[in-house]
Amino acid sequence: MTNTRSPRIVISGSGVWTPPESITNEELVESYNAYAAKFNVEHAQVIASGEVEQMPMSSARFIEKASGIKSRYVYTRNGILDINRMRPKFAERSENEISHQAEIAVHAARLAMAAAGKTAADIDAVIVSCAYTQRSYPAIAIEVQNVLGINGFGFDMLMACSAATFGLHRAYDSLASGSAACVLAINPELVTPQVNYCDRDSHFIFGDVSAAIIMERIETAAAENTFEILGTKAQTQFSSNIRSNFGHLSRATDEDPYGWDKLFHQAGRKVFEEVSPIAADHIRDHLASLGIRPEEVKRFWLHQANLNMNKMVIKHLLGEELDAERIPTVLDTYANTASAGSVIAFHLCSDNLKRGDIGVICSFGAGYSVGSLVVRKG
Ligand code: CO8
Repeated sequence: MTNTRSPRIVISGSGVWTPPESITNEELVESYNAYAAKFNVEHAQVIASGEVEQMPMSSARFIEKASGIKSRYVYTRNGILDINRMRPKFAERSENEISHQAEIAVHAARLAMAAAGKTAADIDAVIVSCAYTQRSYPAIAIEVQNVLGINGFGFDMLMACSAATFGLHRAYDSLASGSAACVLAINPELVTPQVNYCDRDSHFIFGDVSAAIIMERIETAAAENTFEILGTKAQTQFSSNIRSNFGHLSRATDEDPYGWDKLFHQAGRKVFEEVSPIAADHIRDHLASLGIRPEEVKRFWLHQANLNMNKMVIKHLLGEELDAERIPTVLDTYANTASAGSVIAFHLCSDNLKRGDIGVICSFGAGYSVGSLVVRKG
């Protein structure tokens, strides 16, 4: 099982910036239920006549059982629990100040750079890859590049929940082709502004975070902990089952730019049932292409959308129950952080692997999309 792809490329550092504020299921449910009760009283007549549906109550017990989520970190609690607002309130910043998203990207970047023992002078490419960027241009990556003092190039890319792995694939390709010598790939996920806190089915799913990885050629890596990339694999298949129609066309189509369909919405059960086998087959095929059996893999850093979904992926793949050490979960405290989940799991749960151990980083979600990297501890 050797890497026939040349040159040899490694992940040499990772970092996770966790927002200082968090919201528990109980807090979120209390505010949603108060909002729903108020709505039902205020709309009692139209609800009674059948014109409007009564808002159902949410439950902290349901959320934990259905998703594995107990709490989530948020960029700010401000506004989210206010039943007269039901969305976060960020302070507006001028064009002369660092943008919110670039700031959290820089926090994670600095942690990853320190772990890899790199300074700005060592890095020549910055990829910001996530579910949303707070503006179209200039790219958040170029702002990050400027703040950190990095020469070379930077670009943004969007790929929903698979943004981290797809971003790492682009990092790998840049290193393999020689267009970069050391890449900083960041997933600054500011997703709470896109959560519909008035929707019982999805108000609990997401949290904010920022994660970063340094990737470089093996010759330049000086970090103690490195993971060689043995292979990358990506797959997409169109589906509208996870969707947000937020975009610049709203102004021209005269739609409400903040309507429910402009926020995150999904057919969660369908996603669960359709994506789990796709992800399991994807991982099996990727490993097979490298001559590795799933049983040989010491760690699976899976996308963190739903604990039951990860159990299903592992059941399809290994025919086994989920082993908490081998398949780490960070959902309980971080919730779904869009693309960053598998990188958080990798960052927090890779230290105790031994030299030569094989691991798989895999994300899956909207698109549909699945991305994976098979790595070997150096
Ligand atoms: N409290 C109480 N009951 C509830 C609640 C609630 N909060 N929510 C739903 N219910 C009810 C339902 O209405 C349903 O009632 P009934 O049986 O009467 O119809 C019952 O509970 C069961 O509902 P479900 O069958 O929908 O419950 P599930 O067990 O399927 O759990 C989940 C729902 C948790 C949503 C689950 O389906 C899931 O996680 N699916 C996978 C989804 C997934 O992975 N999505 C990926 C999305 S992330 C992504 O790709 C990135 C997008 C970009 C980021 C966006 C950031 C904003």
